[in-house]
Amino acid sequence: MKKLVAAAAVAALLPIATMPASAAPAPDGTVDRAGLPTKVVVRDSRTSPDDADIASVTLRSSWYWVSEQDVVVSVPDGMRAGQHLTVWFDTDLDAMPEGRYDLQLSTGKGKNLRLEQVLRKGETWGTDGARRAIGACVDEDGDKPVYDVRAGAKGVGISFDVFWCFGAHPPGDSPGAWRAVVSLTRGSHGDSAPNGRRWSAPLRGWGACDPSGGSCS
Ligand SMILES: [Ca+2]
Ligand SMILES: [Ca+2]
Repeated sequence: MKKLVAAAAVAALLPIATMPASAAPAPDGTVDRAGLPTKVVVRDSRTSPDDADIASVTLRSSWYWVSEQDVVVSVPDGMRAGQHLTVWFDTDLDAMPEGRYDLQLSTGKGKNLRLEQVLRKGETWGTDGARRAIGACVDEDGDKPVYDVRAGAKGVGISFDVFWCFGAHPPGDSPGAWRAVVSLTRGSHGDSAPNGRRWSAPLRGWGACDPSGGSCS
């Protein structure tokens, strides 16, 4: 089973190596980061097999100076053992990923699935980059990007400081910018959002000092 999943994961990677040019962003210097939204929702078609079908992905900036970006993946037919979820991150909008997050689900104790989480930094499409110790990417409470996943849960939320983990913190007061693409596979089944493995729309790394838009001073 493990072999099958690995093969599917490799197959899922291949099309990304030929990501269409239309996914390329505006040149880095022309992006108004402060003008970007703090939330982006990618709605995906429901045509993939039920056990690997993403309905939507919601990306959220953090607020204030606590940088912890969120990726919430909606999987209406339920999380289950054998699923492999991958999120690629572009933290400078140059179309190349700075890193990726991998989550492998297997049967665990009781209703909680067993989680195997891996972060890889500095990959280019089709390579594995360098494995990043997950301990370096826990939050101040020591929580990993995904805390737990119950069998049958309608999705999964991933939270960590994407900029810090991938060594690409924007300079000075810049709010930063990022975007992502999510892949879910199980055996030979698979889905990605956005469809066709294009990048999501970009959003800010973090927003104003509070969700109502208050200033930092
Ligand atoms: Ca889908
Ligand atoms: Ca990049």
